[in-house]
Amino acid sequence: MPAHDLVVVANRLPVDAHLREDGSVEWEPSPGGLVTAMESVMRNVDSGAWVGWAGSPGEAPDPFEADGMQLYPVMLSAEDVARYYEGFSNATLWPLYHDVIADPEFHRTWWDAYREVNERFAKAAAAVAAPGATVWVHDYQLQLVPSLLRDARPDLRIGFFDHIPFPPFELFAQLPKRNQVLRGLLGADLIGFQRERDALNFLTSVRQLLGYTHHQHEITVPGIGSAPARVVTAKAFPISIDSHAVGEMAEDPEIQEAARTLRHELGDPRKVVVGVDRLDYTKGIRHRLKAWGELLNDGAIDPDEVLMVQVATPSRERVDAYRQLRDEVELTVGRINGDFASIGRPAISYLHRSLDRRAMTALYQAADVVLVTALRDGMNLVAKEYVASRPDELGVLVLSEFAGAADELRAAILVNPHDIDELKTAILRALAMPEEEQRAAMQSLRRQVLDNDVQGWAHAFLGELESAGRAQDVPT
Ligand code: ADQ
Repeated sequence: MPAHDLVVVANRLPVDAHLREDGSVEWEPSPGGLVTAMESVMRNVDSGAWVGWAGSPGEAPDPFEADGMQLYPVMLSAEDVARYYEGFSNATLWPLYHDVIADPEFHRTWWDAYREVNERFAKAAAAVAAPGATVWVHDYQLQLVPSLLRDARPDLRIGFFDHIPFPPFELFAQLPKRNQVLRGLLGADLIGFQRERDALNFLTSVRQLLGYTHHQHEITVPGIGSAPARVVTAKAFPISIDSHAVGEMAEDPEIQEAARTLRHELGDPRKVVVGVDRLDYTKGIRHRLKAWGELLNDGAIDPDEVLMVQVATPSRERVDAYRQLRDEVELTVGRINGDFASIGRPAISYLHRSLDRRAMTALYQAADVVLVTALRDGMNLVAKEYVASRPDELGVLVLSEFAGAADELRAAILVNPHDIDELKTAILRALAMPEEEQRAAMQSLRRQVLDNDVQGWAHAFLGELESAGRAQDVPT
């Protein structure tokens, strides 16, 4: 039986399947921030593993190795994908945890699937963790895993990190099965959140709904039967990016040349304003387009001089709210271009696709202004990537105060994206900002992002996990 000292459990494995010409499957790493963070941590453990779904429904592939990590695929049937993933995770929890920007939908069959899939993940993790190992569970799809895992393997040290916001008590209280979710999470020794506010929301829900007391960030979970009382810590660990790698890419002359070429291909506008998001209703793309359309309409922006580029990654396309959003965004972009573009020169250049990391860095360098107008966002890594991509210390970040990143990136132009007038003013201010002022703000933003990278985040979480949850410390 395999035995790993550190096991990461996440909905997705850090690889994507690519079909070779002969029909066989090849796995390619999909290096997101989490993978990068784990690489530096895995270097310090004898053996690391990752448990997750390989991305397509049906039978799971056999375990395999990638980048010095053993990967253990978990099976999801087409029905699991519909109920656990698209249903309970993305049509119930996601909108509820993001301030009900879209209406959460709830079906008991979705909850049943969520529980069953969480059991499957917990079982898979329990089977590969060495005695006394550390298991780090990620995100809202797997909130029941910590307690299921603790029941099966009380010897483990269990951490959980929530990548999305944790809602205020008044909203969380709407969730059917809310107490099961809280108890699921409380199986962990350490629960990490993006913002201090998320941790406080969680502590309030635990107090109000379960009646458990807490002292600052430490919750006392009463023992059941012969099991002793436990201490669970809930606090903020703001996630970041691989700032060094992004910074290095940004210094690459080829990328700098690509940024210049890009501006030229865009018609050498005086200013380029960029938005980069997953096509998600939480990202405030509609608000951004509304503000942009009004600025053009008011004559405050000249479409011959200023161009907006919106790159939207396709996302969750089988969930209704996402289909609707795509239609609305594309209708609005079409209208704005119909009214303000000239032949061969759009007012908004819109791409519905993903760009690779190098193309993204070039785009950030070509951007005079980046708009992050999320209505609610756990952190928002685009804001941090933009800053890390600007060693020239130029460019302006307009950042929603509803993104977790706003807690750290105070030198951005902070906005309430619900206030379209305020958003318009912020965009105009960003476009008019003198270089000296841009530099002062960008220096401060860069210090924050370069000093606090994703490796630091992972080490801080795992460091705290090492000393968390010692049952003997709890007075009985
Ligand atoms: P997301 O909601 O996916 O993540 P975000 O933090 O912005 O949001 O991360 C998106 C990532 O995808 C970034 O690295 C970005 O560069 C990339 N990306 C977006 N559009 C792209 C495109 N068109 N082409 C290529 N890449 C693109 C969730 C939470 C966030 C939290 C992260 C990490 O919702 O709040 O910051 O997890 O915890």
